[in-house]
Amino acid sequence: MTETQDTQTSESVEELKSAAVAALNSADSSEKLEAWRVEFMGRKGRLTSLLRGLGSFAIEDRKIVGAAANRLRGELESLYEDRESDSKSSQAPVGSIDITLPGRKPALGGLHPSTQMIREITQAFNEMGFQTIEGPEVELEKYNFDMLNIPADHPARDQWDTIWVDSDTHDDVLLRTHTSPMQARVMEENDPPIRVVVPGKCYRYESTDATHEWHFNQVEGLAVDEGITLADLKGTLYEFARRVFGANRKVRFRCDYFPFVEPGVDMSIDWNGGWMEIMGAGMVHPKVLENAGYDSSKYTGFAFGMGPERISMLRNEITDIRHFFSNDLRFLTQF
Ligand code: YSA
Repeated sequence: MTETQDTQTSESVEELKSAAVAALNSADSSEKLEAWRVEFMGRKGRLTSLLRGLGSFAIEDRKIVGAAANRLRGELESLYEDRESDSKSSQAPVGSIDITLPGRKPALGGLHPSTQMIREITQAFNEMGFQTIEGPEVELEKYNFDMLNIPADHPARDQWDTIWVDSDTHDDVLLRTHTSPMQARVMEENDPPIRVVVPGKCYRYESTDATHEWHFNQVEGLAVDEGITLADLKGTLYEFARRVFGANRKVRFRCDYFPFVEPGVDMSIDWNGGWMEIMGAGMVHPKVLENAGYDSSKYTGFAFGMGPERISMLRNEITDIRHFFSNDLRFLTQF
């Protein structure tokens, strides 16, 4: 290589290098990076032109300049790739996830323990052929009491301490004291055969203690058809208890009084050496069937109303029903 040619070509590669590095450093957007790539590395770019021009060099000069130009190409390609990946990671929108932060478990909500219990209870009955329906929490006196064979002067009304709703136009509106009014509503609207369960909130004007809340849930059950007997009621409720409490838990049936059944029973489960009552039940009273327009000489039925919070207490060893509605996360997050 002549001394002049050597100096010229070496300078050309060096000049190209400093021009390319300076331009790359100032390319501060993806558009500018692409323009840089086209200008220096593209098919008609400056480096390619330099390499193409090698043919005019003497053979020994061509080797030296060619090697320098190819080295430069490698360096520029690697610089370009680094800049391109930096540019991609800095394009994440403001406020997006910072993937460099350590992962944190998202706070997930869950179903309230009463809801979980209600779903388990209704599912047990669904599997036995009962359909789930719901009804109003603000109810008429007629459905809560009268149609259930509890007239205005009946002492049994005291059993359900009632929260009445103030109204300028009505004096017969209340917060339902039990889910039993749905028996009357279902029978009013449907002909037998009927098999339903009705979960929902109830309200009573009563003081609270470990097993009593002033608002709580019940799950009502009603089956009406020809030929239904007390044996069907007991069989259904034993099967329910087996599904929810297991085969070995002790169950107690006792006679009980409700104006809308004849005969009436209550069902309790063994609890801390004693018994906890979980439901009232019985054979639907003929008057209740007749109030709904049914022929009581043709149809019979059984009904029950149970407290899911009390059932959850038995299942989960909860000692006080007031935990359910005190909104304490230390309690709620255990479910
Ligand atoms: C009876 C006969 C039928 O053919 C149909 C339904 C019934 C049940 C009736 N309607 C009733 O309300 N009976 S009850 O007052 O004894 O309540 C039934 C269940 O609701 C109780 O066994 C209990 O599990 C729950 N319960 C009642 N008062 C409660 C309560 N749970 C929490 N707090 C209260 N204050």
